[in-house]
Amino acid sequence: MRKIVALSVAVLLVTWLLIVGLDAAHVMPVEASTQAVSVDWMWKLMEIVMSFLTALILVPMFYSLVVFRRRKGETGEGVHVDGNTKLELIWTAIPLVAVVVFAILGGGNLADVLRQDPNAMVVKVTGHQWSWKFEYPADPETGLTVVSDELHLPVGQQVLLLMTSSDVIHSFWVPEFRLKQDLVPGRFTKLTITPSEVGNYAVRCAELCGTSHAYMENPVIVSTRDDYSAWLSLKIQEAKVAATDPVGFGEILVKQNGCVACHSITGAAGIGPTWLNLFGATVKLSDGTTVTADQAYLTESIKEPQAKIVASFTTQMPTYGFTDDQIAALVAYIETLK
Ligand code: HEC
Ligand SMILES: [Cu+2]
Repeated sequence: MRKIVALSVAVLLVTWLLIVGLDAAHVMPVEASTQAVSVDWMWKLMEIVMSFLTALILVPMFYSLVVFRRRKGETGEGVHVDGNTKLELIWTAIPLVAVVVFAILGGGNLADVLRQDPNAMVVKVTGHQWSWKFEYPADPETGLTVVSDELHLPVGQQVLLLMTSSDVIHSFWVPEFRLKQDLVPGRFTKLTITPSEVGNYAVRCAELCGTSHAYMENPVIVSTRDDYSAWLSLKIQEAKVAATDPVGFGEILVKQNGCVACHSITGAAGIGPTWLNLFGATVKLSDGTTVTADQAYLTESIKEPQAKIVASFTTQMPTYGFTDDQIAALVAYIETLK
């Protein structure tokens, strides 16, 4: 009986140490959405149960190793023990109940996290190799839509992300929001998030999607409603400029689509050729021929990136679904880079 009491105390002590240790390790980043609160509550519960189970296995194991070790001069066999119905019933029933309870709690938790607010703001998310694109609701006055490679969200307002991919499967993951959802080409998936903490975060792709998967990370900015509105009106202003000035529009498209991740405008080397002094230059192609970088060539390079490959570069340029206007604007912008 004394041994059982000592063991139980040791198990509880180790459980407590494990919980304190895990908390001190700060395995979770800040809780930045209301959904994160539900997820973390469940996680905490799991952490307690897992710590207890770990202690329940490790403590008696080390205890037995020490207390029941073979002593000097002992040569006999150990006691032969054959089954214990009572013990087996207990260790079947308790985990069964635990699993059922967790399933019920988990179901409730999932319902909480997926609950959709009818007034949610809808943002369209497109993943492509290897960046993110966010399309905001159209401006009611001008009808212009804002597209950005940054996700800006007002705090306290639920957002419904309507997500798809233009190439392979990607996965939307902002650790501070705790939620993760795949983006699948040819269909739309949804994710609801209610940001609760102003701050700068990042969306990471959580599905291996090609050579630059590791760099598929874009900013997520949660700001006050006022700051968000200010940012949005600035973007709408930019979109108005875009509608009248092709070069400006081209520059905006370049920013929105993250072209500069591969192409420098300074002459610096990158995954793709620099755009500095590109227009009018003679470009060597991988098949040994040369071509002049005129409007037709640049247009083709953007429309069908695989048609002609620049010598000493690989076929990493993604295909975008640009309209002719957009491509003309991009080419007009590249023309100005001298
Ligand atoms: C993932 C990297 C990557 C991204 C992002 C990217 N490109 Fe490229 N791009 C390349 C590579 C690599 C080449 C050279 C191989 C080839 O010709 O396809 C290239 C070639 C080009 C060329 C021909 C350049 C030359 O020197 O002949 C143009 C024009 C171009 N890209 C435009 C764009 C535009 C516009 C965007 C953004 C909408 C963009 N690229 C985004 C990698 C990229
Ligand atoms: Cu990806």
